[in-house]
Amino acid sequence: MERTLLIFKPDAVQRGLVGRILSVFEEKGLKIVGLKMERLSKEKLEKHYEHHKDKPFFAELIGFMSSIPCVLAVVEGIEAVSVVRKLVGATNGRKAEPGTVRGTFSMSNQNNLVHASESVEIAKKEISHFFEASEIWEYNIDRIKSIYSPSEAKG
Ligand code: 3AN
Repeated sequence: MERTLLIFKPDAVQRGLVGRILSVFEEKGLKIVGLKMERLSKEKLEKHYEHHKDKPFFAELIGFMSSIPCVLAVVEGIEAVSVVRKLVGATNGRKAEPGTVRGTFSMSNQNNLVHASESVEIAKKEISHFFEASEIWEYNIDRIKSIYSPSEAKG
């Protein structure tokens, strides 16, 4: 099982799309193991987006992401990182595939509704950057038997 980080960005909160987008991942069969709302500090965001610090859009991105509280989630499932990235779609909402979250709801390169971790390694780092260990929940879901085959569910 993998875990990945989702950040429902200020545009998702402003547009009232958090529930609808979260349900995409929930209905796919991903298990929510962490969920909270937080106004992210500029410092925390600058670290999160460190790899973009020299990009022309960096300052605007940090301003946007810190403008109002975001909703943050950790979801779990087999190959969760790549499954979630595919569901989210390409960065630019105008170019994202129809049917993906961004392809369906976003018209922007920056205001693209949701952040999703890029790789398993990055997901681990991002989860510990935004969540305390005590905010991640271990519990069983009965529907796991319907979501996966018996051998997958064991594994
Ligand atoms: P993704 O979220 O698809 O992994 P990244 O990591 O390349 O995309 O970019 C992080 C965030 O920076 C994006 N989600 C988006 O909000 C913003 N961003 C990326 N490229 C641009 C751009 N060309 N102009 C404005 N904002 C951008």
